[in-house]
Amino acid sequence: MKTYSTDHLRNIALLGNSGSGKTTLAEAMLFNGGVIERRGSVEARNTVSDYKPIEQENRNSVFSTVLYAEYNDKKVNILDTPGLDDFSGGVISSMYAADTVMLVINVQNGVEVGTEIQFRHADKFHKPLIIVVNGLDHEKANFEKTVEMLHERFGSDVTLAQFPVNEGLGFNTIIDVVSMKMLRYGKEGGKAEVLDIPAEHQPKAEELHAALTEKVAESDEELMELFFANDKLTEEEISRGIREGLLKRGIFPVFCVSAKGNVGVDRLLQFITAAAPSPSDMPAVKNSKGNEVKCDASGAASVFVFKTTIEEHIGEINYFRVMSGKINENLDVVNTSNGTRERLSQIFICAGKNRTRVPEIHAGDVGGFVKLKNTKTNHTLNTVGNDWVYNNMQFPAPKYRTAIKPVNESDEEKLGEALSRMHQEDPTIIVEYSKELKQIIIHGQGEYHLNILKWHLDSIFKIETQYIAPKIPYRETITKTAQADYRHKKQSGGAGQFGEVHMIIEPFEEGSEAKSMMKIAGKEIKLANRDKEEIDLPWGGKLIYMNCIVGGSIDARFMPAILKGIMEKMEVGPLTGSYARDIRVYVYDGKMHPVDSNEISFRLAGRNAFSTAFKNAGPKILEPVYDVEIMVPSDRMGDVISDLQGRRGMVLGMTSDKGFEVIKARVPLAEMNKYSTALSSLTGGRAMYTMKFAEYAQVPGEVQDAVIKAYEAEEEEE
Ligand SMILES: Nc1nc2c(ncn2[C@@H]2O[C@H](COP(=O)(O)OP(=O)(O)O)[C@@H](O)[C@H]2O)c(=O)[nH]1
Ligand SMILES: [Mg+2]
Repeated sequence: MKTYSTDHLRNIALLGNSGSGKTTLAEAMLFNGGVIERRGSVEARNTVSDYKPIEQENRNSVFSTVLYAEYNDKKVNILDTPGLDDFSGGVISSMYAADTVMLVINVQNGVEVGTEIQFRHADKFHKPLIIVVNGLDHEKANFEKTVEMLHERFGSDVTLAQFPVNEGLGFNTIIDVVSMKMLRYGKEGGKAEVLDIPAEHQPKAEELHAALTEKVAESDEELMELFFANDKLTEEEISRGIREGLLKRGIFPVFCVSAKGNVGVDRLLQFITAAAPSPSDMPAVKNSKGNEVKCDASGAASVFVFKTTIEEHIGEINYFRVMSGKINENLDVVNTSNGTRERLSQIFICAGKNRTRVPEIHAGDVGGFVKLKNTKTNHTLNTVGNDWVYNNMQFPAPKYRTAIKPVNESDEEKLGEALSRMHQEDPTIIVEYSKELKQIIIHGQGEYHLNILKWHLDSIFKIETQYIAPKIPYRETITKTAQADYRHKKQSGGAGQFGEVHMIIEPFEEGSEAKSMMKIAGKEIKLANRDKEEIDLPWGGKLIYMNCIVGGSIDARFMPAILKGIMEKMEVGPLTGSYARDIRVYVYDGKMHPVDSNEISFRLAGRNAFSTAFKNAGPKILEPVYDVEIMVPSDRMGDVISDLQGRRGMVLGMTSDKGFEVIKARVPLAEMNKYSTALSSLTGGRAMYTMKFAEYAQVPGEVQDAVIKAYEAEEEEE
């Protein structure tokens, strides 16, 4: 294996809807790129990319895989990603390793919801984008329709570089309007026979060539001048222009392939190696100190780990991109993310589980480390003296939750370890040990995502587990003012205890002023607000503690003890034992005893006074409500909206966008259980959604009754 210099590298991420043929295309690229001698298939469960047991079992990608091909004296690193939105973690991490996105389209279906989502990922990361229309050998292939949809969805920057001559069964011929040649493939695909364009296709080819040339000229002033002077551009100039256009995201060139038939793939590789940007063409990355790190082999050695996997017999493999400089075996580096030292004892380049050891690799290249001690995903490795890091990768917020427990209690520790390993491999699996709910809550991207997690726990870690309904983190608050006194007194034998507290509580709203007088049961109570403590509660919301004591009826030194007592009750609301929030407490009077008063007495008096007042203040249950955004094909919008209404959802807005609707709604978390599954069955898997915590809101009366009943039943059981 030779060492490739930065400008001889291309880093490509394959994105696209599930089933568009990414894994099959990667396999063909590896074959044409000399890495494998035989092409495997998804059906035969023997592709290089889908090598993990679950991927072979399901015949579908679950993790992103690092692969490469060698072509035209260049190394093309390929990141094959899973298409299902449940596994978008692999897509996101690939964005940190790749320079260019290849968006794969299944020509039977054109632009699918998944295509749209993947396009958005590329857009968000501002990645150059090449569109690959795949499956042209399929009897239901419809290139025209696909191109129409591409223009409609992604605009006029979508520009044909090719068109198929004979789409459908037997597809083997493409006209390439970059080189203005016809490419014909033999039975096994592979290398094309390059022919002149026949007269019947000449007009269309010329028209598309002109459109491409014009688009390319737009991206570069010099090319524009050449174009005006000569009325045409050479193939080399067009390639250069496409590279400029890709970098500015001013052109999305479209290519034609049959990944399965290995038709068009050699030309695609040729195009990538000739026209796609190399890492040195890409903009510099900003590090934590705000300095730009240019992808340049002459810079200081620096590496970012974008993915960690755990492989049988080997253990942890850390996949990285060399951000600058060169790294070689036995280089001593510092993990600047945690301050430990590491020695890079072995460096590999990887094609799935096939690894080739290399002595050195350069800026822009992608590889894998084994046997590092303290390094994992998101970490930066630098040469000594460079103490900055790269920003952490930003993964999508979770949108599906469940509680988990081991069938055998003795497996608890083992389960904890397994979950933390799975989180390592897939950072979109988030494990929360909720003290409040007394459950282990797993957050993920969808039901399927968490089913796959369970499969790993069962089959790989051999831990029997059970998913159970996750509890809802309710909150309690009050809706009106209430007053209570409490005297704590104990005088039987030994030292006595005495403390008396008078308080008023009222609902707290952000920005509201404390009162200086209140009328309780016809009696006016003056509130001399001497001191105020505003407490940000660890579970959200606030407690405002007002010291309104006059005339020394309670010593200042007892005030913290009273607050302590109140806080104890804030942790177990009277209705369901949930955390309480958003209450203002005025302690305005009380009594002390010269000998018997102490902290514990006032803590108990405070606690009991607060408890009584809380019960009389119209306590209400609050529930977490989420902002939900759903993208759905227009013809299913009605169903999705009425389903949302059935979930106590409030639709806040709808915007329609060329065949799709984006619905914004607020929905209680309690009603979002298994939403991804419900939405999928409502829309035939054609919708996507995100959710984000919005606020705590009061639950309706009948829901409150049901929640309280359920809580009481549970208490009895215990
Ligand atoms: N007819 C046809 N089928 C294809 C082609 N490419 C992939 N497939 C099939 O489409 C299915 C999904 O392919 P896969 O590579 O797993 O898609 P991915 O989910 O995008 O990785 C498999 O059954 C493939 O054999 C193609 O060019 N033509
Ligand atoms: Mg795949």
